[in-house]
Amino acid sequence: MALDEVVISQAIIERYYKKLIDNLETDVAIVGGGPSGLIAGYFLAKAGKKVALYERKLSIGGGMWGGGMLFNEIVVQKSAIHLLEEFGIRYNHFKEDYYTADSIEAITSLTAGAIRAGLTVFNCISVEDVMMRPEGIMGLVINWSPVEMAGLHVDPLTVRTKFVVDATGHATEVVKVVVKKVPGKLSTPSGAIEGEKSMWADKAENLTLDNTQEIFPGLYVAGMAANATFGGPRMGPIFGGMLLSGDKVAKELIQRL
Ligand code: 48F
Repeated sequence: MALDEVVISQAIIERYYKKLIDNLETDVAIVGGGPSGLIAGYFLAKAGKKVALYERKLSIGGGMWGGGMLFNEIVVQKSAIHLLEEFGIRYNHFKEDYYTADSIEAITSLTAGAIRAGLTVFNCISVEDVMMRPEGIMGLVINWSPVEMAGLHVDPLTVRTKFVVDATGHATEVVKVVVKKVPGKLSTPSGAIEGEKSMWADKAENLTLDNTQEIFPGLYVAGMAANATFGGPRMGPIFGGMLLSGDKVAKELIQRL
């Protein structure tokens, strides 16, 4: 049978449309497809929660692809090795507490694992705002990234969710929107974004976990966004904190849902 281009188009449109419609209301919406967002999505989906992840770029993976300075290896400390094992990611012992993994294997395995567990990923979509009510955040305002990049005046669409996770890394984009629209209301010491501090890997890795929490009703921060919001330092290409942060936010949300 000859292949029909229109059937190919029909298949893609119908399947994508179903994905979009099915995710207009979710338990959790994750913003950012880096390691923390993917791990959070994996564990939430595995627990049977309805969870969608929005990623601005065409490719999922955030800052993990490039390892350190494009040397595509990541370092993971012992306390997070069980999370690599959960996804079948191979690793090598380097010395003492330090292990390494191929960054490409890590990010592709996290992505495949999360999607197979039930996470729905929407790539090339940017979150530009939140849906807000007096009781807190109720959803996300989304648009195509190419629309955002071209600066086109195109109104967005909105999805409803019980909880949002800002896993946008250094940029803390969802938190920034909240601060702009409702100043002074974050649960940080100043009520605003404290701002990321300079490199201090040891301190940063522990703080990432402490800082993974609800920052505003309905909004959690995870991964590097948690440290940037609470004024923690950056840590560079060591990823245990990112993985553990995603696991922590998923556990907390599973309890609350
Ligand atoms: O930066 P990123 O990988 O976040 P993470 O999970 O991990 C941080 C590490 O990669 C590294 C580090 C620790 O070793 O410091 O940087 O905290 O991924 C964040 C993702 O969010 C996307 C962005 O494209 C990236 O892939 N993103 C940012 N803003 C938006 C967004 C937005 N408004 N809408 C959708 N996606």
